[in-house]
Amino acid sequence: MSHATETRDSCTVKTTCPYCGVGCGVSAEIKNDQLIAVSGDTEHPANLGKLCVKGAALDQTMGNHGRLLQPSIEGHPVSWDRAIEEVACRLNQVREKYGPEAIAFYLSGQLLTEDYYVANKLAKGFIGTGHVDTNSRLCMSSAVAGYKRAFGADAVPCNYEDLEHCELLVLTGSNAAWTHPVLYRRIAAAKQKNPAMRVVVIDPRRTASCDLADLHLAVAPGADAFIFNGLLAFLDRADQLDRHYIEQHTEGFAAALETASAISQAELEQQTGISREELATFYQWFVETEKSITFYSMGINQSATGTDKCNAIINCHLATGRIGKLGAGPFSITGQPNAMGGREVGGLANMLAAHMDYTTENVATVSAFWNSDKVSKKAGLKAVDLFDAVADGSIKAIWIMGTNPVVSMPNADRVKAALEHCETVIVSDCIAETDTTATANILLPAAGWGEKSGTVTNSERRISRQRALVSAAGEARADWWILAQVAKAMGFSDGFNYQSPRDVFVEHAQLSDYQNQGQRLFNIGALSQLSETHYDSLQPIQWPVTTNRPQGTTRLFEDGQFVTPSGRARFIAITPRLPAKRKSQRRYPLALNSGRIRDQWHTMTRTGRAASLLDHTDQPFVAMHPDTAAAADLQNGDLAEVSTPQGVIQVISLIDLGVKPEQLFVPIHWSNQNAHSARVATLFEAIIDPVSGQPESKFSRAALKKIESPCWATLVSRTALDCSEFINWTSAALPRQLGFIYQVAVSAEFNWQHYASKVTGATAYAQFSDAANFDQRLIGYSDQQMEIALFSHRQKPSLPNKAWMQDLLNNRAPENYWRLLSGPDLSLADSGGKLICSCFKVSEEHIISAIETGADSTEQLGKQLQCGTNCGSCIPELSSLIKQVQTSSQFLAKQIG
Ligand SMILES: Nc1nc2c(c(=O)[nH]1)N[C@H]1C(S)=C(S)[C@@H](COP(=O)(O)OP(=O)(O)OC[C@H]3O[C@@H](n4cnc5c(=O)[nH]c(N)nc54)[C@H](O)[C@@H]3O)O[C@H]1N2
Ligand SMILES: Nc1nc2c(c(=O)[nH]1)N[C@H]1C(S)=C(S)[C@@H](COP(=O)(O)OP(=O)(O)OC[C@H]3O[C@@H](n4cnc5c(=O)[nH]c(N)nc54)[C@H](O)[C@@H]3O)O[C@H]1N2
Ligand code: SF4
Ligand SMILES: [Mo]
Repeated sequence: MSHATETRDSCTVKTTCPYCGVGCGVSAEIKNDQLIAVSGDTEHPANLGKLCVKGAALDQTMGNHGRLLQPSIEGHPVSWDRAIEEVACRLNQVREKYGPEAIAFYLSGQLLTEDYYVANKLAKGFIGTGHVDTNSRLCMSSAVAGYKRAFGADAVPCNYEDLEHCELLVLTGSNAAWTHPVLYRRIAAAKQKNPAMRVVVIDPRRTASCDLADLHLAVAPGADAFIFNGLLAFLDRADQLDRHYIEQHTEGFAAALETASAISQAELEQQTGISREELATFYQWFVETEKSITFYSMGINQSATGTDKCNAIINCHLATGRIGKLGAGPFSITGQPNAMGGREVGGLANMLAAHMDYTTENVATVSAFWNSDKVSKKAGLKAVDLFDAVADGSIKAIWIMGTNPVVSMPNADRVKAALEHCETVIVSDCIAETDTTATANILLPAAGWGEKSGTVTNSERRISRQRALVSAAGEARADWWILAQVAKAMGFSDGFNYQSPRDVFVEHAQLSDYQNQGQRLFNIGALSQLSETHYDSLQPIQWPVTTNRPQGTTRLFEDGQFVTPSGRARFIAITPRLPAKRKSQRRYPLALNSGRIRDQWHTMTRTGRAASLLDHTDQPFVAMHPDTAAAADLQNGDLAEVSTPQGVIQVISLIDLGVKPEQLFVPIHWSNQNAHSARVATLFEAIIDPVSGQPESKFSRAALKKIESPCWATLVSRTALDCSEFINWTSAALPRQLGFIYQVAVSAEFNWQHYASKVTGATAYAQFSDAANFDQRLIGYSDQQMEIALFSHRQKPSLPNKAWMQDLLNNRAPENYWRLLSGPDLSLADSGGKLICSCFKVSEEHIISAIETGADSTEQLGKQLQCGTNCGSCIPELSSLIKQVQTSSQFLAKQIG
């Protein structure tokens, strides 16, 4: 199997998707230095040819527009030589004046392993600061801490094939249908093949992932540890423990069982909000099913007690010996494409390198290997504390790479202020304008996906190659290269003479094996001699990869041997705690939850560039139960203010029966670049887990209020617009970089003609207005082209649909502009509505009418409309629409009639 095939003017290169931790293989078709098309790599074991919507739209995210193309210092473009010299000089000055600990690095699970390794080596090994943390702190750190407490190592026992073999899959705190879609489809296929397989979803919300659920436990926010403690006690009462496994391979069982048994059934029901019957069903299924996997993600990790929750889960697997066996285990699913790689190089502040903690011995080992006497001797600050140290001035220089903390850190406004006041903020990013690049003193253009080369490790420990496909935009360079240049300019020449990512990788592999007598599970020593050619053609492989296991290791702990001093796995006695309700329940009566939507990735710097990925959801929203909405006098589509003691945002209300009364859900994706006020992380207090340092991002007390919006408008413009006079706005790029589309709320008096003449190059106008409805329509144009088109109305539904708006700027004949002011021809148009299937552009409206006329399964819908037949990301929504329509009163009435 080769990674590249060439024809005369085009070639296909195999690489890996840069989004989620599934780590799908991608076949990329390149022509004339451009990415023409992507498809799933049929030979990659993670996805076997499938891609989800985000992966399938990768080609749309390429191109130079919006990219950071040149280094700059204090806003002035400079050469690379100058930028490198400045970074090196500033870091050396801070080190000399204040000591190495005045320097911090804040990295990302989206860097390649090679980038991450060089950053960690420079910071911890040569500058001598332990302050190297990463956005994985907000993501995986509780899972890491849970594994380390239980197994003595940060090691994921299971693999994806186990998911196909398990007969009970417990998805807890995961909306995999949207966040790990290809894996979810794999699970769906396995369930279809094996009708005995059962799926339990534990989530306060009824999510798209509940489509597969035989049982959904709508747990009270933060109460998971109660459920799993309850399960442990139940296993004991039902005499279903694997006593042999417990005796042979574990320690600490008695104490864990004792704390788990301390809670009464009544209290269990009260704390979890789950009925006795539902709990009993789940517990009974777990008892009955040897092949059980608990699959967990952010609903577990992002909590002030996340590590305890992880261990409460692991306890149940140890107690039944369901670990290290086919189809069984506690399976933490990683979010980012290379969260695992970061963990491997030691890119968390409490790790040194290559799965080594900070001990005197390890510092000596690493010092010898790196040939440096400057290696930091103690763990550094974790993300929340690290930004606090930036705020209080003890950190003078911070280098942020591959992450957007002004959007993603809890208490995000405080992080923003801290960076604005910091003496030296260096930001390496691919994108010119982000909320974080806005705070930078020095900007370094990073090569992005498709331009850089290296490795990533997915959720099942599988290392895959990401390969360069096209030339880097402008002067962008790979992060490892930038780091190595700075290291050399700082005077650390010897350690950083890398010529290629392969040089970095083999050194990383050597370190993993160096003085490793089996006490460190992470060992890829067998890859430490790879030649350039072998590295280039490296096939996906799961670590450990050692001389004993040159083909890698699919499953860990099969022999019941762990990496604790005793070789036994540890039970941890867990006393569950609910999230602290520190603030007034009267002022903030609601529980706020946050997370992801199907088609966007994080702060949208990449997925926001693909117009098709905005067809499913194009505005930031707050989802709520109809009762919660009614209590605040809100209707679907109204503008709402969500406030917490920490901050305030304004977003669109979305009625969602899957959200329980008195709870709210807000997506994490929008930033100040594309929305008026939607950074949800500003609402969360930085309450951290004492073991892992991971902040609570799934719970805050909150209040909800309606914002009056007298008038709504939708605009398209060739150029980006000044939005400062609007009550609220969301912007997005139009397809093919035609311009921008805005959805705004304004006061009734807003003078659009005045506005348009101020902000655009229009010299002539076609206009219509009806004052009674605040109905104003305007097309502004110049000699060359239409510059702006806008429609405003008191009633939002009276505005033209987005698909029609998106196309307006393509109209070139001014004589038609008057006609266009009357809006889309409704007799012809699909009124648009939400696009459910992005691959075949099938709207909710079409799907509903197909169901009403008899399509009663997702297969039927697929046959009729094609929806769901490509990437399958929308299948959960298709089945939910089928259920919704079939239970609607009109439908039933029609059936009966
Ligand atoms: N489309 C898309 N996919 C992504 C990403 C993305 O940005 N967009 N990001 C990637 C990354 S980095 C990550 S970390 C993963 C995250 O993947 P997930 O963890 O699946 O995603 P989230 O939406 O953050 O949260 C999952 C669920 O946790 C639930 N939850 C909240 N509180 C609780 C609780 O107390 N208990 C339980 N049991 N559940 C709770 C939420 O309601 C939510 O449905 O996604 C990855 N995949
Ligand atoms: N309230 C709340 N907050 C959350 C979460 C939540 O669920 N709720 N989830 C948390 C989680 S799990 C995560 S992972 C974080 C994610 O949050 P962030 O990491 O802040 O979000 P991203 O948008 O992924 O930021 C990545 C940045 O790196 C840039 N970039 C992309 N590729 C490269 C590259 O190769 N090199 C360099 N130098 N830059 C690159 C992108 O343009 C982008 O600006 O958010 C966390 N914050
Ligand atoms: S599931 Fe989607 S986002 Fe995740 S790696 Fe695969 S294609 Fe990329
Ligand atoms: Mo994440």
